[in-house]
Amino acid sequence: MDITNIVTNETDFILVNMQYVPQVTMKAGTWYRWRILLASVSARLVMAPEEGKGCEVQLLAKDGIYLADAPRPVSDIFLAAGNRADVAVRCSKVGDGEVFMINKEDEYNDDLGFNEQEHIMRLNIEEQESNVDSELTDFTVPFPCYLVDLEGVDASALSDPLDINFTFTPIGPSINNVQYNPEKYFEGGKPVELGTVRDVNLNPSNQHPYHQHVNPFQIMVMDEDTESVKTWYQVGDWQDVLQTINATTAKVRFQAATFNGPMVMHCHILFHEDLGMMTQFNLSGVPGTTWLGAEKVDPKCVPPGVPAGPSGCKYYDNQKEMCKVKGCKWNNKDSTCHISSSSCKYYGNEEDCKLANKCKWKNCKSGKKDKKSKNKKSAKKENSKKSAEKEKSKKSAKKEKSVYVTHEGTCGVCSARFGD
Ligand SMILES: [Cu+2]
Repeated sequence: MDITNIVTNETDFILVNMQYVPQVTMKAGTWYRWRILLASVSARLVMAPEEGKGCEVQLLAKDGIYLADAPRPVSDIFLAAGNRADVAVRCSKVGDGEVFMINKEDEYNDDLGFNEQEHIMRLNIEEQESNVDSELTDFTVPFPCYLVDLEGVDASALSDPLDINFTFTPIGPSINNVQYNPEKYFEGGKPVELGTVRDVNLNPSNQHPYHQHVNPFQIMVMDEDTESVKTWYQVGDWQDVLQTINATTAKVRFQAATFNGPMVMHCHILFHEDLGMMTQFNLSGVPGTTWLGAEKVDPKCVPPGVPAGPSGCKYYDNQKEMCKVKGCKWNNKDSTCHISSSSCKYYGNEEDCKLANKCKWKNCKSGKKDKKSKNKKSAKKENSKKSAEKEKSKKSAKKEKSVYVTHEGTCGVCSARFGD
């Protein structure tokens, strides 16, 4: 990112990595991954590349959680105070190659964003003779069991919903007309038992972004009316901060999992929260308890403490049924669970292959014995060359850029409050 020395008389503006309208140089036809945090204490941001300038944006993850079906082409990027997003951006060179990321708050007309600033950053698209990246391919990642899809949970399996109304009482901002008191729980301490699934009915108000700690939530209902908004906020998406745009109904769902004790939730506008628009759910039960339905929804979900991927098989020693469900190979003789030889090919180098439970290097190489690699030394050499090449191509295919958007204040302070 180039250093800029632009002087502005504006008092309400956005800095990107502590710079005002910085210039970012991008190679035409190359995908860049932007990891964005809106480190704002109150204002939201809607931004997009200028239309007709050859840029495309695809959403990968929100608030650190991948979409179930990624990537998703989007037109506008919506961020409430504290939201994070991972997006892939690719531009082709059109005209002089100058494209602004523009502030689109005006289109959503709510005076909740940075109203005076037109441009957020400038993209300088450089011509590139070759190496145009291909289209992104669809992917899905293994989800931990606390993030299985809750859309299909039967109503009878849901515990009492929690109703949240952000209110302004005569004494100040509050939730359900009660101001925050660190000594008190929500609704008199009514327990939210670990291992249950809960709906939270939100009184949709675009004035108050809903944020909860510990357990992220999944959008269940959000009746927005604009195509760009509906594309960004879809039923089933996971987030931990949610600000509606025009919705009149909104509902989110979460698993009360693993951690007991007070679970704070509040309006993510700092000035509202600090004046009392905050409360805490009473998560009760034995620590470590998770929802038993998770593995029925997704038998391949990853339980707490288990590494994702084939190497997790050894976790299921002495658990014959689970071993099979997870696609691993069961050994009757000693009741151990191993990676199946077909999964061994997941490991591209000899060292990782050997670390996996009972994988043989020949199986890691797609199960085919490589006659040329009889000599161990040469096999190793060849392999390290291969993985270096793989790494190199990976790096050139996706160049990472980190973008942190700050608002009034220093990034250090804002980052330190990330997730609060
Ligand atoms: Cu608020």
